[in-house]
Amino acid sequence: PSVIHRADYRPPAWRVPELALDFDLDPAATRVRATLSVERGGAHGEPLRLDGEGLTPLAVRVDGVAVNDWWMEGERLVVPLAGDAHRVETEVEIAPDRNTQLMGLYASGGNLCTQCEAEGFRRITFFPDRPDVLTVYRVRMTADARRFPVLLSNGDPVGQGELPDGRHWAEWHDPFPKPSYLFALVAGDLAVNRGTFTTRSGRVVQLGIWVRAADLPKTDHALHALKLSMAWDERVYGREYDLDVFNIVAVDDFNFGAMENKGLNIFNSRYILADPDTATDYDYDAIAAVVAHEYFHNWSGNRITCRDWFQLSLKEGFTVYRDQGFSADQGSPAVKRIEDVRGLRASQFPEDSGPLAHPVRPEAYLEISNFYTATIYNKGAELIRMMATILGPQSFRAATDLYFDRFDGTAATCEDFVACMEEAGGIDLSQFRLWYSQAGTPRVSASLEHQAGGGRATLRLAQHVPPTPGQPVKQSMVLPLRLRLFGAQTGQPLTDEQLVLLDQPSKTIVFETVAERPVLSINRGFSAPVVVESDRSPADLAFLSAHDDDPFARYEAMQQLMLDTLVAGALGDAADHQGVVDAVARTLDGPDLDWAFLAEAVLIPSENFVGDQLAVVDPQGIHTAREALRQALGTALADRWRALYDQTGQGAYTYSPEAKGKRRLRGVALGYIAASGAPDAADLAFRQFEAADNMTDRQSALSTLVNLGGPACQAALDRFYTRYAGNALVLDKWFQTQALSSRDDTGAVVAALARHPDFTLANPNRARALIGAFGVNQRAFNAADGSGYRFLADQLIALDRLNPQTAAKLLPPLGRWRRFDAARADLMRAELQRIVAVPGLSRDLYEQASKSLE
Ligand code: B3K
Ligand code: ZN
Repeated sequence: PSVIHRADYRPPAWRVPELALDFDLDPAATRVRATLSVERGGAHGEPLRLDGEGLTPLAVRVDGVAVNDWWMEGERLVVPLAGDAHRVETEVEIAPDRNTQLMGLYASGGNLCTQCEAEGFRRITFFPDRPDVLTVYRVRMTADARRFPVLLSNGDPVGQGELPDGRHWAEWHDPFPKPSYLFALVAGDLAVNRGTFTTRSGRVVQLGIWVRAADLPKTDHALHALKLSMAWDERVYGREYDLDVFNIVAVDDFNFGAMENKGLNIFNSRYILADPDTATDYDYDAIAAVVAHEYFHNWSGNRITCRDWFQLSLKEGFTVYRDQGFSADQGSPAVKRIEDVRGLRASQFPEDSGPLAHPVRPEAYLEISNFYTATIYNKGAELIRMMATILGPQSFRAATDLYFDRFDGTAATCEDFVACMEEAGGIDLSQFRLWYSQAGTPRVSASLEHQAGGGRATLRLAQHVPPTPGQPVKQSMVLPLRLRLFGAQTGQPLTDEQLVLLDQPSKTIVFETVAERPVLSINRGFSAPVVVESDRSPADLAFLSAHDDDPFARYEAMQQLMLDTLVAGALGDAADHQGVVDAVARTLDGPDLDWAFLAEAVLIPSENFVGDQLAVVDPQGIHTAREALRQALGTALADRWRALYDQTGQGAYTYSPEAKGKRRLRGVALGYIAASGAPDAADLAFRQFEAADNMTDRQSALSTLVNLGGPACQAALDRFYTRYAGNALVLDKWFQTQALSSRDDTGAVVAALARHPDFTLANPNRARALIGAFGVNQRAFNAADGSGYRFLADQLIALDRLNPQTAAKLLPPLGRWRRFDAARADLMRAELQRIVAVPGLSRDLYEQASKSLE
């Protein structure tokens, strides 16, 4: 397979200002006729090269005349053209119902739909399938009227009609030039939840959420979130919607979350469908966030798109930053920030320190689908956040206005975005650009010294960026660190908050007249995506967890205190739990009672995160240490957990930040009651499971029971399964909860579930629920006998034959072998080698597995 390099970028040889597509839709055999108006891009003698994948040209016409001087270069169709502007027509036939990759035109639940990003359009028709070819689309679809009564595409509907033989047609026109990856069509038997939104300049937009009829009652939350998003983008970024219709379609078989096709977003149904009985509060939040994310792409992605796929973070990092801001504004900004940082640490930090580490703007790839990563998305969002922090809110808004204004209608680069930040902010971001080119999570060491007599405090900061594949030596980055000092005796702030830009290997900051011993609060709000190593004592961390005025910093201090305790325990040192117990007690007894914040603050770090701190991950040692701390907290604070559990019990279900916070804390309290070994824990959980009038409470009870095991666990699993038989999204939870279990027999349970009649690799949600969840269950997956590794490899090899993209996404746990002891490392490498050796392996899985071996 050949490597694509960023440095090789060349503008397209031919432009395609207009495209007419004519689909004769049928699941087994769909005819696609494409008419491209092409224009030579500058003076050159190149023929027209059109990407294709699995396509055979049935006819090629130039300016209305059939030609046969075309040829194939691999999968590409090459057509020699004499003049500078021509009309080129091609015809192909495709089979949506045999498309198990779910890229291009495919069938899901009896309907037809498309997924084109990044390179799926070439599986539909021959076309220059690259994001810098911007085209106005006209789409005509013909289909059986009974099977496919609804025919949707991008833009605005321009006509429809009946045909003989029970067929009908519809035509859509999208006036905005767009890249091929934003093309979409849907043909199906769908019901719609309609709404309207009036933009600030008075345009009335028809909104529609399209689902199968039975799911219609579960679409109100998504529709509401869409309206909130449209208003938010006007208010916060000055961005208005630009078409007369905006449609969203939910499908069950989808490779990721959702897709921002112009005017016709297509969603994984798990990010649309919600009612209290089937969706958790977490699901509700995720739905609003993804609806917002895809909607925001209309400007950051569609109106301004990417010049090439190396610029992917231009649209993804910025759009994640925007959706994070939206979600923060819907509830608690502090809790949202805590969640986002936890996610970054769980997915991006390990990526950045492992074999698949890559910069936010990569230099090379084999398969672009492998670069839809936490680094491109979430670290990319942190880069935007740092620039926003450095510029301040007003300059940042001026900079985004400039960016939207200057690059509207174009395919832009990350460099274009940064240049707008510089221009509007009046600053120099030369060194900051290293964030785009250097991989790896910077580490910052911070030590604070106080000369009691003179009242002077000296803060020494130093940075180090670890080596990553292909980048052995790193330059110093620009790290914006928000920091503040607090007095250890009085608990009062000793300084204002300041923003320190650490842009040298090290830096010393002197604070004069510091009367009492200061305690350092640093990287407040997680202002830079770095690891901070400080010499703060457990007492100082406990102090900050109680007194810091930045809620994120309070959370962070508690996490660090817990983490230090867990690491000590995992290393076999006599673990002193008392410091954590006291700090948690103080937090629970504290005056500021935001339920959701409390729930976050008292939750101990995951086994994976503890593992990330160790030179060699000891899965069993970590598990034992973590269970011991959970038990200590559960036992020592038993009365408080009981009291909280009762206090957070509620009457009938309501959906509000307050009610959600209570449910979250109740789940945490139940977990600690179970961890304490209380004899009635299983009864309590089972009662909650039975009495619950919402999925959040039912799910938290089920998780607790699954970890406890025993007859109540089995009863709950059976009842859950029976109650939700036929509801695929809820059955995913049934599989996932068991795959995440902390019990000793989880490996065997998961292997058995893979043979369950409801398990299938053909549905990505189901595959992720079992295989994906198992891969992040650190102890079960890393069973010393290698059974977890073998199981994952077997599943990935099978999945690769159906759906390479989804298989490749699930591989990374096997690539963590450097983090483990020699015996486990050998077992993991053996599985990676077995994968790489599979004949006919996809480019997707090959790239991930071979890089993981290096
Ligand atoms: N842009 C899509 C992701 C496409 C992934 C293709 N492998 C969804 C999103 O980020 O909004
Ligand atoms: Zn996106």
